[in-house]
Amino acid sequence: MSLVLGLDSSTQSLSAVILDTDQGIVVAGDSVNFGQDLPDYGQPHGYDESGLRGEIHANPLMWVEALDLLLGRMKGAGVDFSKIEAVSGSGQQHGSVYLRSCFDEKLASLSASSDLKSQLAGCLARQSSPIWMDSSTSGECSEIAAAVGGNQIVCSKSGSVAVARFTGPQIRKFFKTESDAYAETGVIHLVSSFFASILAGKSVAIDHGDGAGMNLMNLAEKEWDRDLVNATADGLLEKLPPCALSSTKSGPVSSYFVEKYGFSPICETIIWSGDNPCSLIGMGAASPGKVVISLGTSDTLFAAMPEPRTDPNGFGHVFGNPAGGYMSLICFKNGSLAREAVKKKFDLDWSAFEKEALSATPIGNDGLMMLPFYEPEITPAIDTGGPVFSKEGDHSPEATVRAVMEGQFLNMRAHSGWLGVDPERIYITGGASENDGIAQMIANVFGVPVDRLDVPGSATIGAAMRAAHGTGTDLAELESKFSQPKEGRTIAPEVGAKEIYDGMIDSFQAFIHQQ
Ligand code: ADP
Ligand code: XUL
Repeated sequence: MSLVLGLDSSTQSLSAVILDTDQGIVVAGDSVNFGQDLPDYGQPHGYDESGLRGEIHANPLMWVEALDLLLGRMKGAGVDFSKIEAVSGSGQQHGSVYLRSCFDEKLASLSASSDLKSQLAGCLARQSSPIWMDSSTSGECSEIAAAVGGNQIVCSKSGSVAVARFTGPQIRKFFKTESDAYAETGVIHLVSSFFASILAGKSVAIDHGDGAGMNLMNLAEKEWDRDLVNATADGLLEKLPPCALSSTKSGPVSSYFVEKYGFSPICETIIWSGDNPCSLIGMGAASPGKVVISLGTSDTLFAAMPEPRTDPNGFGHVFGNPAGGYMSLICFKNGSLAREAVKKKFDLDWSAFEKEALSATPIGNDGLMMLPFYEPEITPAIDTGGPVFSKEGDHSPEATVRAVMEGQFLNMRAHSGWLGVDPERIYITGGASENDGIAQMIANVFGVPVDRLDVPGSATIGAAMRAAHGTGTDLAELESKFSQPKEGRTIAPEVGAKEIYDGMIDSFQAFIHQQ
């Protein structure tokens, strides 16, 4: 038996899965929901909802407390951590944690008789962490782009134009607005490398997958880009951990976890990656050929790439593929955020959302289109101040549900053409992928069958697979065991649907451009 642990710190929860890689089975799993399980932080969806001007931060101590809560809960339920051979993880991308120089020392001397939160609180140079939903740094993006000679150069160096939620512009804002706290910062971690450091008991590297989401890493050299770093903030290079291959081992797990939760002192830690790169692995899409849509808080569309190709509109991104090479990623912020807003408005449950609404309305919604941008959207970069309909009036709950979904997936189709990939199948994952209505909508809009994986939580599974891969297990063997489509759950496109959407795509694009 060969057991590995994968952890996943996403926007709303921290999850764990244990895989038996010999038998190809999931042995255990659990999840802590930040809002429900840690209500004292007042962040019901995993972030502070009172931020102004697009600022969205989360409390890093909530993440840290969640780790103790999750492992304690699993141990209490009988999980024997002493058998785990390796651990790795996945983090929501772009979010950053600002730590004093004492962080490394503190990690090396954590006491198992106390908890992580009380011991690490004093290490924070900034009490909150900007996360991927933050859209408050457009000024900083322009400044960084201007300093290096334009956004084309930022894009060719880092794989993306300067992007508000990316870590570099966020660091620049902190440097400008809280210069004293910036000066006190010894190291800046991503959510992924922060957790990886806690597990390893020392500050560890940022992997090429998540590092590419910072506007700071040179994609070709896979090192920090001096021009981008210098354009971002003074003295930044000394505050960044090194960049490293995603399969890098970071030594045995910290004694804190050995003493408190019974991990083996020789359990190996592998550095973490971002949630989208981990999902690419979990979905069995590490080699080019599969297109994956992840339906989480945001929706993302990604695929492995043999060579980096960039989005001419500047909305899409290129990241490092944890298995080597590159991956594309397009993020649609108004994913579950928009679906939940409609569900809440009409007081629906998910099954009403999926069944009644779609069966009561025709494909194409009698010409009613919607731009489902409840929050400022990332792809395309537009702030419509809320959803916009193509026709005025009070729309029924059924027509609104269809409109939000058709709007989301027409928008996805319209903005993924630059990948130059004509998918033959689409693989879906994430919280909303269980919803058959949403799966059917994707099959219809793209005109191809849609599959789901046999195991839930592709980022968490991908993190566990990376732990096994980092300690020598062949990735293709892991994929054959854990990344197989669920039998009998393929959703085929309805006859004639794609043709209706083919006819709508130009008017949908024109509708966006009118805003
Ligand atoms: P994240 O990783 O961003 O935290 P998840 O992948 O865990 O997100 O997905 C969480 C989201 O999934 C929730 O916001 C919820 O809106 C959505 N969700 C959960 N179940 C369903 C369902 N049956 N139908 C549609 N959406 C769902
Ligand atoms: C990707 C992005 C989100 C986050 C949170 O660029 O911003 O997908 O990784 O899931």
